[in-house]
Amino acid sequence: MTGTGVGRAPNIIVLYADDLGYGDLGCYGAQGLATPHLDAMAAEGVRFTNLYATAATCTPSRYSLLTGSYPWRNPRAKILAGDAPMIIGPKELTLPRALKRAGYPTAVVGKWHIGLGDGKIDWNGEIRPSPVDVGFDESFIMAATNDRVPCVYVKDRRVVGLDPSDPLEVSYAKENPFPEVLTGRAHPERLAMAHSDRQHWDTIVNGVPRIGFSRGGKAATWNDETMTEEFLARAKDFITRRKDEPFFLYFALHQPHVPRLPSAGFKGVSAMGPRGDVILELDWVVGEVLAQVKALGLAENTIVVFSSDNGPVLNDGYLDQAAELNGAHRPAGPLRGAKYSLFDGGTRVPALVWGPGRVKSGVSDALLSQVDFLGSFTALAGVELSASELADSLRLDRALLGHSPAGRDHLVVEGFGAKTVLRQGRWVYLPAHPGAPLFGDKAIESGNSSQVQLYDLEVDIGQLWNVASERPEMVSALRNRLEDEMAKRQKR
Ligand code: NG6
Ligand code: CA
Repeated sequence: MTGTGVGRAPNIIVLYADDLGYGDLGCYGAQGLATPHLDAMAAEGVRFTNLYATAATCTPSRYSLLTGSYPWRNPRAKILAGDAPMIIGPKELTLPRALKRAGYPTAVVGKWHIGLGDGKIDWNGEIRPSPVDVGFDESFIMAATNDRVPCVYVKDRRVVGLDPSDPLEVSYAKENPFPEVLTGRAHPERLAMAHSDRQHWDTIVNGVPRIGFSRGGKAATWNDETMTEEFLARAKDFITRRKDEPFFLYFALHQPHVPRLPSAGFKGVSAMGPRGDVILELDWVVGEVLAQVKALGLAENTIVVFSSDNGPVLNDGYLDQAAELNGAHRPAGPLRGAKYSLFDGGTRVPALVWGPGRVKSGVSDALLSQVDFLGSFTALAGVELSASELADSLRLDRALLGHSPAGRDHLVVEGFGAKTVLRQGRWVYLPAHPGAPLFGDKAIESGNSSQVQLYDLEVDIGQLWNVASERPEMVSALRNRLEDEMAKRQKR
């Protein structure tokens, strides 16, 4: 085995937050939110200022992280219902599949949201395909998001803790097909947390109205307030069991996505209400993982990556005071836009790489995409990949470990609805994407415009001055570049 650095190929741990913004951590300038563990990780490792998720929403970003393909090449890579089929193809190369060629044991813990099954899922039987069919040896997940049914854990191919006499059924029909099941829509008086829109008002689970309908499976229902410890225990257990060989752990945290229900120790600890509380909880989880790695003597042999799947959002379906208690905090930092947006706030995310002995610590401005994780981590593991297997992924392990300032020349990101944007060097080019200037009923700028937009991030990180009309030659160069990228055939 080769691998960058010395000796054996490294363990690789990816910690992936859900809806954490570019400005949400102390090390990225957050005021009023203390994130000591992530700040220490940044100080000891590399902190990236130009690393992008491939999308401003969850499913597409996660798909790219695991496959090395841009999400807009796969028409199924959009925000999925809780019973949607798996969108990774049966033969599609994935990061865990590729690492297995170098003998890595692989595990996923946490939020999945890339689909399960092949059309009709029997939640009481074996779920196929599940993560264990796309490269993971072990899997302990929630199917989709914490605001969506089913609210159960799935281990490998089965729902955990199911009582066979109380089968679980899930439906994403328009109307509630289960007459005995209480919904937030019909029974607002039963709610411990109120919804703020008409999607988050279906089946009530633990006092919280979710998206979608479910009945049965009572014994298997998760407790939102112990989810953090459940996932953390599984992650630690995998690391401990596999400590003697190079392993890959994809730990997809559920914070700070809605509904924000911190564990007992984190309730009310921030001054920003539940959103602040769960960010502090997330910071603590990261500290626990790093402590475990160190305690097992694995620090020299482990690369830990921390990032987020898309930009931040305050109100995303529940009245949890996120906006009211936010104060002067800027979840996206200096960036314009947020989750769902075509502007940088949608996709430029916090990103830290830690690995004493292998990483050169500091701040890196290298332009990188999470689509490069496939190429870069397999390079570290000494796995050769063909051009078609690499898909859109580049082998930028030297940049990711802080040894080189050279990242990508350009990358493509997508906002809601797979609308694409090109970043090249200091420039961002947004083609005309007609549509409403605000996303849904939210105070989030979508980036939609009937006009072409061009921003020079070097002097205008907040994307306030559209210079498209002053730089027509730049607009046409970037338009051609984006069209070329999008015209590339998916070879797999
Ligand atoms: C949206 C939901 C939002 C969130 C998002 C997925 C509505 C109106 N909004 O459709 O609350 O669940 O999907 O978030 O239903 S993500 O981070 O997984 O992409
Ligand atoms: Ca997300």
